[in-house]
Amino acid sequence: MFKKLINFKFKTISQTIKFSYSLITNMDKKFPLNSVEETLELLKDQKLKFEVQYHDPIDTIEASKNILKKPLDSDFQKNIFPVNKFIKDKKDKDPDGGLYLLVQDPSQKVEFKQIAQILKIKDNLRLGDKDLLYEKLGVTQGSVNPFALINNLKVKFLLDKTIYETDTICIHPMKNVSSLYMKTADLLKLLKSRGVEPIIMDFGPGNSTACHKEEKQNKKQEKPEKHDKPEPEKHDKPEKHDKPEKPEKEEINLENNNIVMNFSDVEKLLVKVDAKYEIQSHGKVIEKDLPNIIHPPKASEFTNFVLGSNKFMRDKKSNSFYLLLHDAKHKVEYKHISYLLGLKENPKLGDKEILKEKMNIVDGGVNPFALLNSPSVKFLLDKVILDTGVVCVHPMDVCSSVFIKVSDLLKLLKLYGIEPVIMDFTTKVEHKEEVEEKNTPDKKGVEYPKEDKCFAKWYQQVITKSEMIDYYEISGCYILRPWAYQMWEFITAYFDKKIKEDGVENAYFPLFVSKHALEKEKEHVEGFSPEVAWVTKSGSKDLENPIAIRPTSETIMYPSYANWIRSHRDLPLKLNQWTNIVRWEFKNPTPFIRTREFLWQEGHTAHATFEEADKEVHLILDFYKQVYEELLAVPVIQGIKSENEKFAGGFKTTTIETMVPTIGKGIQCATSHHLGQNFSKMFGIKFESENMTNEYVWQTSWGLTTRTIGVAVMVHGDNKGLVLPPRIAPIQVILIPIIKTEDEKDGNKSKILNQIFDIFKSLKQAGIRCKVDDRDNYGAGWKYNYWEMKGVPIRLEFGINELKQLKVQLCCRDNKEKLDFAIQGLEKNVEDLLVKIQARMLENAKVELNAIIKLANSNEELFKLITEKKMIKTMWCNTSQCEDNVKKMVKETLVKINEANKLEKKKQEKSGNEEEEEVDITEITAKTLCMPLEQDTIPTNQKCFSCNLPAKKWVLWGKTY
Ligand code: 87F
Repeated sequence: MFKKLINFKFKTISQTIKFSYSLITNMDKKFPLNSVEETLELLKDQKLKFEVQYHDPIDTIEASKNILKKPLDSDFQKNIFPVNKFIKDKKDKDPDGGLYLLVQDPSQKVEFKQIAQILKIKDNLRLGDKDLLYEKLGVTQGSVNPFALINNLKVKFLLDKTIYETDTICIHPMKNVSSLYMKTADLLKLLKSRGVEPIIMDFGPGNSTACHKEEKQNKKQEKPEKHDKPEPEKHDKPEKHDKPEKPEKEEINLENNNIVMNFSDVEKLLVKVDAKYEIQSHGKVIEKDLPNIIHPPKASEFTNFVLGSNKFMRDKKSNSFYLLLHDAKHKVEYKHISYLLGLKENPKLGDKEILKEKMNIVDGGVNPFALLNSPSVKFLLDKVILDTGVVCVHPMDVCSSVFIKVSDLLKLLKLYGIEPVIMDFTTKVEHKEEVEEKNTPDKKGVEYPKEDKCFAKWYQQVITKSEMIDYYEISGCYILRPWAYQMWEFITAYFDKKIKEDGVENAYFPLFVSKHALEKEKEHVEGFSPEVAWVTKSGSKDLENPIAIRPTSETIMYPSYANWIRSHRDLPLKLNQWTNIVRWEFKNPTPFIRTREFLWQEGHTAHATFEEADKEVHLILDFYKQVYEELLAVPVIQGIKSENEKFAGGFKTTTIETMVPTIGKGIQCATSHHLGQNFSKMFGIKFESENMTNEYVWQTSWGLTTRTIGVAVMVHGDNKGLVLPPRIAPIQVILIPIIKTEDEKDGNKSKILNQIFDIFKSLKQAGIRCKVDDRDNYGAGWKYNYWEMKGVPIRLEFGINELKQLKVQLCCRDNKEKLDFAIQGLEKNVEDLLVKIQARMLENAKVELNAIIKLANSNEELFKLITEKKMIKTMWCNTSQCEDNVKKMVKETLVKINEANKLEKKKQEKSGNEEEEEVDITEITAKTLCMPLEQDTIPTNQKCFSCNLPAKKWVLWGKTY
């Protein structure tokens, strides 16, 4: 009976043949534009400026981020790499009708329904398949690009307004083996010359409009702009909270909000990664019957396969979810999994509701493709499956099984950022005690040294193992555990006190900002707009007016300032708020340093005069320096940002900068802006002066974030973990009783403990933050390592010898120095030692920072010092043009060196030499950090170190975070 239900479908060789055939037909000049070269010729003909990079085929935006280098031409640096979609109206029977090419902002989710609404057509839009794509536009999948429109004027050009308004665009010119940067306006000019006109689509929250370019330009004049809102949906869909998190992927566009629902969705994705697979349909089967139901696969490459079994599990302790794909022939024990993963407890099967909610699958249908619906679920893969190379699993459908190459499956998952954890179940499980020992910090301390080449891993381990940070399922968001949060509390208390002394008052303004208010500051927000996060729904209903989550609060606070300030008597107005901020960063997140949500204070003051505002800006900058130097023991340099680097909304940006010596990267620690009257003019913040004239106020704004903590970790941490300056250490002294077996026998244990608790009390009374670690399930050695990893400044050891001599032994975390002190009068000695450690840490960090500041007198010297991880000081003309040129020079020289290195490496490979670690040159860029406030004199007639203009300022350069 089952046999009857089985049918086969092949997608292997036939696909390859079709593809090569299409390559051949491409050569017969059916289309005007067929290749990269022809496209570039066209641009050259029209004398349009562009920059091209060649690379291996890139299929996704994600991949492009890793492969593409920043363009050399500074004109192209603020660019966007759009998603290009070939769309077909499936109900349009005209072979040339209902065809569209959409060029879309990758950060926005656009549904076909929305496009149809905007175009005022029925929602029959689907992604056009690859054959139709080739037939109509002459390009293959992964290479959809706007130049292809020249090949078929019947395909309508839909252009996302965001792209239209972005200065520079990055495009695969007909093939995804190269990427081209050009001005968006130039692209449109070129297309127009070939008869292609865009329909501009406004997908912004709350807007669903389309217009042709000219209409749009006219519209720009109209004020206020009128938007055609989409009709609210009539049908009530079941409400779905917490949609599975999904990265945006170029051209992987599934129905149902990009959730992988069924095999048809899986198939689309498999085609996308060119996977080889074989599908067998059968009725609904329970897992144990599968071996009897599935047939040996037809294609020989699949005959040696592993029948997979899937488990969805949860580790309650860390609230982590796992999907294990293992060989169905072997019974896998939970203790084996917890052993291999180093979990404290065995994981449990995840429950059905969570399974459905997280991955959109029913019990019994767990399969690895469901991970695409929830990339935060960790993927565990049995090594046997990896070694065999082919696996058979359900493809989101319990009525069929798919045979697929493991490498193809992994390729697809990788596109979504999912990497497997390989589980070798042939490893023996050690006894529980041994496992526990293994996971204790002494055995599994920080495994990477604090060195440039593994700095990111070192940092990640330090902040997690010291219990500062835990990971969260939403990328770029982290949990601040008490150990880190307490540090933030010390910082906030310190700074809060300072600003209150200055007359600043705390207030709280709402988290949300309307589109209208946000756009009041359009000019300045524009560059930041991709980072603004929006709330677009309540429950399942679209909000009529979507609201943004504050990325900063100028537009939230200043309308009130305009209401509250009337006369010079209302000035100065100095408000501050302690809040969280959301900026949806797309660059690699780093806890504390670059996160999508962070904590900060933002101060906003209004003054009657320029000078008064300037004074405030510098006062706050001094407070910031004190936070870093006095609390965090991190030396900083105060300075002014260059024109290129300042906050565009203001008149002047002052900053404090430092450097992480291990990696030679400069880092901006906090900024204080003189806003001039820009915002007061925009928001109408006026006052009547003493002379009865109406004036605009002068404003400042300033912010300090949880980045402070990350900088301190990076500067002070060592191979053993955190090293905390005493003023921000949640525990300043950890008291560890040393109790040996004989102490227990001799009855000395209680004496030692009693005495150590007495010492604790006296230290506590003296205001020292301390704790006794009297846990009896860990030995003293283990505790030493644990508290070292957490960075506690002083360890106090107390055992029988100390008891006898009425003394204690102290060990300093920063320099490992050991000191003996009598119990009598200990508090004073500990207090002094803490002060000494604090000062010593700052002093050492200062010495290190000063040692890496080097002078350069030419581009060549600057370049050399950049590669040597230095902060570079030069005499400079202070022009944007020169800064751009220096940046360009650094990039170009690096590219050249990199090419030469590659050649050399190839030669060495031939001669059998060992491979060297490759340097990621895309990481390296130089920019100005600041022009220090403390300026040495510049000799008269001195030229800029880089160009021929007169030198005006000393400036610092460096690689940056
Ligand atoms: C991200 C999205 C939207 C930075 C953004 O530095 C807007 C912005 O205006 C934005 N990222 N900025 C500049 C913030 C300026 C200023 N605001 C008050 C500060 C300190 C605190």
